[in-house]
Amino acid sequence: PQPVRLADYRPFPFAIETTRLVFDLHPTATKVTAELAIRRVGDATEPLVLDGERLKLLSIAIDGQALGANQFVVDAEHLTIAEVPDRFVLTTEVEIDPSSNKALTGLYMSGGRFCTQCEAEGFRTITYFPDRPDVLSRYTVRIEADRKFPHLLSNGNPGAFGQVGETRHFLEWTDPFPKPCYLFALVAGDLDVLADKFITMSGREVALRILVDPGQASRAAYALDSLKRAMKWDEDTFGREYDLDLFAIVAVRDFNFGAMENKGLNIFNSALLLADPETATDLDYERIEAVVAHEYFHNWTGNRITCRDWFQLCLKEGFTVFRDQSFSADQRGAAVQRIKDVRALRARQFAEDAGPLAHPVRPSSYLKIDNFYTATIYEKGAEIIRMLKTILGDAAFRKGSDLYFDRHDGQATTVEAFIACFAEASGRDLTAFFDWYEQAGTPSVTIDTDYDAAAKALTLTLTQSTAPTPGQPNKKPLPIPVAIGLLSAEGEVLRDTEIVLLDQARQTVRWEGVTSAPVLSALRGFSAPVNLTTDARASDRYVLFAADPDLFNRWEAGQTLARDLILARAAGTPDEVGEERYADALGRALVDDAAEPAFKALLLALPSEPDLALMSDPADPAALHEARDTLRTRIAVHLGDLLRRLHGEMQSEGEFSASAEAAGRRALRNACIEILAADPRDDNLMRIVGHFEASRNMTDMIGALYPLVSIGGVAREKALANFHFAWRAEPLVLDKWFAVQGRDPNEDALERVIALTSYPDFEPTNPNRLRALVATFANFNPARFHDPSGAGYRFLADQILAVDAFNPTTAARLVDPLGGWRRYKPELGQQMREQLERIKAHPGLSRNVLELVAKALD
Ligand code: BAL
Ligand code: ZN
Repeated sequence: PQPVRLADYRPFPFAIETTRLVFDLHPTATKVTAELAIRRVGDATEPLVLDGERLKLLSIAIDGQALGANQFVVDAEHLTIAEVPDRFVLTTEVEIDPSSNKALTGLYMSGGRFCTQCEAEGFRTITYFPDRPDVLSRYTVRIEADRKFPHLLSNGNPGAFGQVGETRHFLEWTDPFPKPCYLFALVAGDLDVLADKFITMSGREVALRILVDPGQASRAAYALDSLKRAMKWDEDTFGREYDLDLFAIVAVRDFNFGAMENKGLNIFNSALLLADPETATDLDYERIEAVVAHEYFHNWTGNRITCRDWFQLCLKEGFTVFRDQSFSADQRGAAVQRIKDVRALRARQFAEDAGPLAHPVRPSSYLKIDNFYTATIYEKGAEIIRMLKTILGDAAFRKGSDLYFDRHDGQATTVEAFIACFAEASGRDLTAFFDWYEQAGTPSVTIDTDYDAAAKALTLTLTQSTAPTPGQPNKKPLPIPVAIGLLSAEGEVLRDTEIVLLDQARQTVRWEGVTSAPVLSALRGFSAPVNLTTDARASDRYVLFAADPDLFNRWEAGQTLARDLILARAAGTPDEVGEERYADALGRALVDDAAEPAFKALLLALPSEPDLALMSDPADPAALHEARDTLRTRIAVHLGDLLRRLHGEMQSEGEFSASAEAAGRRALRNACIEILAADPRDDNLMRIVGHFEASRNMTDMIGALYPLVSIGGVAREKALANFHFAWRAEPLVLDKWFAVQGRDPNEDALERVIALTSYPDFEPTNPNRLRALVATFANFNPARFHDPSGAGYRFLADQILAVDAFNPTTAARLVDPLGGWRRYKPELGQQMREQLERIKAHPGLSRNVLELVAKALD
């Protein structure tokens, strides 16, 4: 297959001024009639070429005249009409079968309901259309269905409705805003509604509706509350007001994405919408708040202003992730939020950037755009916006975003146009900054310090370099904002945070008036997505761990100390004295009354095994697992009394609260037992079992379930059986049951995971269930996935091939754990490679999986 290239972009030679769609819904044979008012805008010789796949064409007419068979050509991907007038109405009628659509793109059935997912290229499986983001059209939609599908929903505002014969009914929708077809949505089915309203800053009333499975409306309350907070926040922070009379969200169980920002009708994976204390964890609440906000924020960054082509995906995704991260920081506390965001960035994006799938935030070619909904586009895309704001300052950043919204409203535009607004608003030359979009790879930054005590001056030498990535052997220096402050050896502030803009390969900075030998606190708040190395000694890190006023760097110091100790032990050179010293320092941090419980919980979490693997060359997952567990056990023994005391103190007796403060207490309590499980002496075991049995919310229950599973034996069996019995009828909770077993660190975990795929509750056609078991195992259980026999790799390859037969988008997302094969010790890497070869040779492999496997092997 030929790749699509950014350099080949050409505007579509026709405008689709209006689009009228008529859906005659039937589960197995839905008829879609499309009336497109088309005007030529390009060269008179250009044929009309529309996208269309898996469509049965029933009729085709121009201005009401049926076309003869020799007037058009239909192949597997296109409808081509060689000669068309300059202005005309094209009417096509097609038939599709939603019930057999397990790819979950286009129109499909989930839980007996019709729903759609069109981004990126699903609309072409609904009707013939220019399925590209730069063709904006005004839509009217008529939905007709059996009355057993009572709710008929599409984008925009509802209009005429009525009965059709005895058993059917219809409803019309009009969306006044021109939109690309990837934002089209339709839902039909039996749903319960949670209703509310929002008064916008100009005083307009917007009806809010969340539609969910019958009986589930109360579980949408937190999503609704998050939505209202997000709407207000976007008005206050970016001056953005909602534009339609209705904003609706529908929850569906079978969904490839987390959620989708269709204009006025968001469709959500139910896992990211439904929550109550009994069935959802605090992490679920946090994600629901973030994703509801994210999809809502897309109304401006994505919908009102969309992407010219899919290479510009970060234009909407990077900016929108930055917006949702900023919202979450305001809702839940900036430092804790930043630590969580950076943890996710490193785990997903840094890993991607260090492997064969490394790509720029704005890539220049792809085989399947579905594969580019990556951590790089989303999370690194957000980091770029964050750096832009750091470099320009808050006021100029807001001026730039205001200009962008004014200038490009109603357009499909580019990253260049976006950056140009900030350059113009700030008067800065952002040419070099643009390289962040085009250069893949995580820069390595080093900082060396030289303190002249006599002159009371500190010289900082900063360097940067970026290792080659596929297709990019030579890298340029990038403009990197490095936030730096200084502490004294006693932990007092010597110098407040200053931004040093590192934009050369090597730069020196001299600071006068540094009154004593300083401890460097660099890259505060993780001011740029880079790997930092400094000449700091362990003693400097202990100063930061105890006293850095920048909480991100305080946490980072603890992580770096723990990481170095684990890596030393995994390499066969354990530092037992260092381990005791670390445990002591951690103990002191945990009794600091000024620190919030949520922050302490983050201090207690050791670097994850996948993160440690990324830091080792080559990675030996078994050795890393052993070494990490040893440090965990040492902390459990050394700080046992303190952890047990904290576990008791953090218990709340009152009503459940979803507040960040209450969630922080639960997080710390769970972090304590997670560590104590490494020392499963009787009183610790009884404490964890007691926690599990007494838990009245899912956060507490899951908090104890994983430690019990990790202890293994009877504790594991009993807890899993009880949990399953209690929650067997709740799909979202059952997903957690599978996920916990995916992370089971015991030696028999692989066997058990394989056995679970034959379990009646394992539904591979449901992406949530599949990911809960298979992706959790492959991504988060390295010690068992990298079984020396290679059985873990064979298992994953089998799953990828099985899923690829019906859902290529989801299958492709499972490839990643095999993709990093070069980073593992050769006896493992070789076996990973063999499975990639096996997948690649499989007949009928999708383009989605082929692209990723071929790149991984390249
Ligand atoms: N646009 C796809 C889902 C999301 O990023 O919001
Ligand atoms: Zn998004």
